[in-house]
Amino acid sequence: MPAASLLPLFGSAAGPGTLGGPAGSGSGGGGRKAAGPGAFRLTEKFVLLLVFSAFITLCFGAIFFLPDSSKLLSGVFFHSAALQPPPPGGQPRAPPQPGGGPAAAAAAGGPGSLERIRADHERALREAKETLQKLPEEIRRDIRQDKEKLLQDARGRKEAGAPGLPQRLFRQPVGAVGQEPADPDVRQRREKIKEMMKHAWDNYKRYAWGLNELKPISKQGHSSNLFGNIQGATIVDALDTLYIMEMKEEFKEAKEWVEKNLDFNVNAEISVFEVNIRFVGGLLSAYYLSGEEVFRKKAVELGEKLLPAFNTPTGIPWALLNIKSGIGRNWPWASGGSSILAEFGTLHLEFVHLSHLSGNPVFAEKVMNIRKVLNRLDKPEGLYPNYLNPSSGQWGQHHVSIGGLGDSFYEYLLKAWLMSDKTDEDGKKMYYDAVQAIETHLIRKSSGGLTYIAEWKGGLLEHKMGHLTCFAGGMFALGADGAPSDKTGHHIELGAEIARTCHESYDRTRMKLGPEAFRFDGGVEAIATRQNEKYYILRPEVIETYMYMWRLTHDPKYREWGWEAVEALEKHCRVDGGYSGLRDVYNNHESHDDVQQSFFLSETLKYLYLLFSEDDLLPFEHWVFNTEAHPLPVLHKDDGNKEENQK
Ligand code: DMJ
Repeated sequence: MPAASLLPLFGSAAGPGTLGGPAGSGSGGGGRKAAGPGAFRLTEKFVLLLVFSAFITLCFGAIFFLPDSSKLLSGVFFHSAALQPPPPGGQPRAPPQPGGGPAAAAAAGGPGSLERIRADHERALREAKETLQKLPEEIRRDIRQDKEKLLQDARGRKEAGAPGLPQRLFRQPVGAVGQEPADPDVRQRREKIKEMMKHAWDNYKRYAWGLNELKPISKQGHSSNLFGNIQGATIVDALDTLYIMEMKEEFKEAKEWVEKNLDFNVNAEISVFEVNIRFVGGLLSAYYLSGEEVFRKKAVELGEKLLPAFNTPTGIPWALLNIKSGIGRNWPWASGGSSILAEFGTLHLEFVHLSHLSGNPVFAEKVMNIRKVLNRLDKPEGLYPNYLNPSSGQWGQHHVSIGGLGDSFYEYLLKAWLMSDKTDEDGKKMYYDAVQAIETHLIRKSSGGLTYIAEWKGGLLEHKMGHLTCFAGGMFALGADGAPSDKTGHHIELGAEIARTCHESYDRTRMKLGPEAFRFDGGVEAIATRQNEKYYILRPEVIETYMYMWRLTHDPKYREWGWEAVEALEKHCRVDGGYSGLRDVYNNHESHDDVQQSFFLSETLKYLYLLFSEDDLLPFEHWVFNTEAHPLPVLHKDDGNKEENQK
């Protein structure tokens, strides 16, 4: 009851004037009137007043200081609905809906509210009593448990990630960070490579931030039609390099850009292969290194956008896809409307990880189907032609290459097996059978003793080797361990010979950087003879092979060759605004092509950094590199990954 209504009641009981009039107004000067029946003397009145005010104070104290007093006030003294502001427009507020729950009913002052408040208070009292009976140690343990539960709930909310993605407890794979190199000279060289990364990144940031690539001479953005109007290729491609080089500020700004700006809801025709290896691969690696949910979410979102590319009669994907309309097509120049082996064959690693991280098997199913189609086909001399028609399921032109158009298909067979913790027997067999056919039909030795991998055109050899083909040295060495036991040494040796040939292709130029393609005919060896094959666009493949050879043999010459490349890059490719490719590596003067390729940051500089790192950084037992040098963890079977491995 409101306190104000108690005062008149008291007044009437005591008689008018007893309290309301001035003290002693009728008794004169403090004299005491004779007490009649029903009348109080002044001291009695005073005592009564004291008792009553104590009672009032107690009541108010109870109302204001008991738990949930606000609810009591609003629910008991006032009608709660009356406290709510009127809805806009003065329309009556809707009554609480059925199913609004007991809390809603109590808040609305519904019939259950008083009972609830009473029950709440009783429970609180009971709990307080129980707590008081506990030993201090028990109380401390309870507090600890409560804290842990709160932390777990918070973590659970963070890990819940993107809506639709299953919760996932992030465990950073072994080797995401490594030790400093023990040798001071090696440490210094590694620092230099980090400085190169900083120069490339800072200039991209200054002149082309948010665009795909940098034009380091004209100091502006460069866009390539490979990514349609998806933006930020350099940022996504560089994320993991920034991470392993411990460039924390830069990684943070790149992550923030991805969070706020990386957008796949664009009307864009993209290259499925390029977007997969750079964007999906870059996001996956960034997730596995840092555990940041945004990367997992974006990778899966992009993977879903790529799925319509597989809507062909055979399931062999289109090369190009409009990610808004879902309409695909092939490169107009590709033989008979074919898809390209190195493109549809270079989705496997990323798509298996997309299934692993999303819990959606569709990604792995799509790439396993590619395997099935390939396994049903006859292969000329056991070789895989570069062109396959996605409608008829027939090979196009019989052109076989371990360089452009074919290269990373072979790489992904081996790495699929390694990434599956060596359970993907199918991938393994396809790889070693293919290498056998390559050795028989494509690998040759020049009269000067250089081993090279030629190209095969309908049974005729073209004695040319592309810069891209130089990755194969590292691949052969990486696969040596799984080769039949009598062939292990041979595969390492093959890797070493390819590394030597590719080093020669660098060494025989004026600028000590290798041409796009070099030949072994017309009296030359490891030299480009055609003007349109003399350029160098900051490609990584030769350095990639040095890195694998170093890790697998620890022969110091690979570090020396890698350092020669660093010096040449600094001398001829470094400019004020970043790093540029060269039009002719045989010329006396640099003619820059004015493009800083995103793979310079994701691959060339990363492989150089790894070449001068200890083997504990991204160790091969735990990581495989996608074809854009994005590290993906091995799905170890004893970590409960058996299913993904065998899909
Ligand atoms: C990269 O994008 C990848 O390595 C791809 O497999 C081939 N070409 C470039 C680098 O040269």
